[in-house]
Amino acid sequence: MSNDTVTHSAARVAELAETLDAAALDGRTVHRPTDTGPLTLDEAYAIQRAVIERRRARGETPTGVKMGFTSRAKMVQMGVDDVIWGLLTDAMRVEDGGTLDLDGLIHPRIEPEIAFLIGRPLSGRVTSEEAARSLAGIAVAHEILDSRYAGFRFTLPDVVADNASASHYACGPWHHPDSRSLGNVGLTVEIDGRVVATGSSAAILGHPLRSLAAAARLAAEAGITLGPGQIVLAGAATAALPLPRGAHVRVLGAGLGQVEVTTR
Ligand code: OOG
Ligand code: MG
Repeated sequence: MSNDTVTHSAARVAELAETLDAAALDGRTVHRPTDTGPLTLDEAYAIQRAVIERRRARGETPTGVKMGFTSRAKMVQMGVDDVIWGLLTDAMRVEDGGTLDLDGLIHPRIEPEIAFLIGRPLSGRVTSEEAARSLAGIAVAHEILDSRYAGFRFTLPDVVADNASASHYACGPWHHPDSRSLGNVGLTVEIDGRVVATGSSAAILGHPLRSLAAAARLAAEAGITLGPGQIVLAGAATAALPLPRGAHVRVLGAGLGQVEVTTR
């Protein structure tokens, strides 16, 4: 690449990061970057990091990462076929039992997930078993998505740039990591006491620990380490569901308890 191309790319990354960050702050949709020109995955991840830098500048603290498109159900729902990640901050966290105000969100969706709590530094090419040894805890979790693109429609670089549609998340109580098998945990989503989706942790790359190993690989590629206290959301086990106002939403994981959030 010539220096001119590099400069052009850096300017576009900064501009798109500002646009996407403002869209999330204002709760409005913006054009997909790929509607106006090509965008590489490397550029898309640079935009994602720049969005998080802007959040850090406002006082937010990184809390971990979220894996995306780790299940067939999600790949089919969104029409993409590659595992990606997004970056989480403390401002996205909702306490278990807490209330989430949907004002300022565009078209929120809820996903049932498994969350991992890192106990020992994790980065690099590791097996699922090695990844498991880094863990301090596992929990059932909600991920609340909100795409900054109309109709939740995007190509892979677009959604990477938009921080993998990250909006909010809530984790249930942490369980000791080797006290149970994670390969086939039944997950149920209830809205106002009615079961609206069921799935299995087996839907997450065949085993959610594979998603943790994928997070370790992506961390190494990004030149970072997932450190103690950080969390990794393994990815949804079912398609995402529209999240209504005034709803009591509960995700239950067999043997992992539950996590609940009320919306308004
Ligand atoms: C992107 C985020 C996907 C998951 O769990 O697969 C994701 C989206 O579907 O908008 O979080
Ligand atoms: Mg998710």
